[in-house]
Amino acid sequence: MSYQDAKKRYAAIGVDTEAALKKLGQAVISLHCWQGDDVRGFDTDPSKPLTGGIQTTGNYPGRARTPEELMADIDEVLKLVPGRLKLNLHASYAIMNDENGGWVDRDCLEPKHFKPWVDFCRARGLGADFNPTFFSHPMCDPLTLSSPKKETRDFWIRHGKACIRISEYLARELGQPCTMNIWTGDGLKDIPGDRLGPRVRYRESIDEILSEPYDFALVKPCIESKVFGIGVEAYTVGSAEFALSYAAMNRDKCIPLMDNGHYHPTEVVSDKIPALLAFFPEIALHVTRPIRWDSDHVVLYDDETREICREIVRCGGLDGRVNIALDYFDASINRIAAWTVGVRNTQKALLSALLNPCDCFKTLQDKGRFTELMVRQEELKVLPFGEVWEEFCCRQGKPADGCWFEEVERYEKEVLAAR
Ligand code: RNT
Ligand code: ZN
Repeated sequence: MSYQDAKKRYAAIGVDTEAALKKLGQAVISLHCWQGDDVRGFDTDPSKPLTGGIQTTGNYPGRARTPEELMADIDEVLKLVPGRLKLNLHASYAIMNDENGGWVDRDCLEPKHFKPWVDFCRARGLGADFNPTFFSHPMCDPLTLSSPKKETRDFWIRHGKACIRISEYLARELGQPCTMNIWTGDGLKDIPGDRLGPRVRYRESIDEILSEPYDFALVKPCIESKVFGIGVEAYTVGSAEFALSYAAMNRDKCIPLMDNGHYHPTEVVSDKIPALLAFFPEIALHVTRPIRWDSDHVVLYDDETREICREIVRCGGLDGRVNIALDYFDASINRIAAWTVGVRNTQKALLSALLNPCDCFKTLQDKGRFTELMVRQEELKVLPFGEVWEEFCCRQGKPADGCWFEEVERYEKEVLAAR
């Protein structure tokens, strides 16, 4: 079967593969820098464990330890993935050296600490997204924005405001809007004595951060919820209701962010996407793979990833309504391959969504023809999708499936093994 044959098969059910390929070529996925170094960043002691309820497991050799190594690894990924990317940075990836004044704490970060990243992105035509880093730092007491201690809250509020200024700088320099995601691991290991207090303090702290002036067309602050984290099993301050309510009450200032690892195991983000889009002009996603919990495994081409992408596509998410970012960190396998597989799988899932006869399915549903709806959806699953995917890779000048893993092995042998 060739692409031309596949094109005919899809045309027979009313799907234009050329239009799908074009649309996929424009879809932007935000690549998380933190897969390359197990979420360590450069501003704290790498021998200390991560805090804030997130964890990486595994010690596969070759973790990036410096900005140069991380940039080289990202370049390697860029060779292996088709489509448009942005780079998603965390504040902990600030580059502080003698030329720009040396080390400063997170509350004193400035745009200049991200200039090397701007240069990196600009040279590769990438936009950037940003995240304040409210974890893995001595000022986590262990709470941050919801701490009962004013000194702690104030430190992290200053950090949040600094990050707004940095996000606006990234957006202006790179000519693309920058999402700035607020997530804290604030929570408690065991039954709280007060659930309301921390949430009110968290709300007030976010209010203060967002009082920093910014252009909402350029900087899109996001509020990310979570159900629980390791070490904070009993209570999460930024729960789903908290984060969604904050975003709903402050629609002129921020947007909600859903991470599909952050809900109870039978809840699905695919169904939440249209629910939120009925109210919010724009939303953001962290696409990941939970296994029994928020385990942040590499994104697969699995049912829920496909369903998430179906909802993105048919709700008009690719026309600026859904900001797609990846969020996983597997330290037990080759990190370049982990990154690459997850990006390619997300693109595959988007392509498979773009190859749905959406209007036909909608009509069948609206006319109550549910038998046929089921039959047609099932038949779609075995249409020659692989040929269209291969055509996409080929037109983008990137390796098809089966043709890139050898390059990862070469890089591992020549570059990663020497670290
Ligand atoms: C943690 C959240 C958060 C982080 C990144 C590193 O549970 O998903 O988005 O993974 O900020
Ligand atoms: Zn996330």
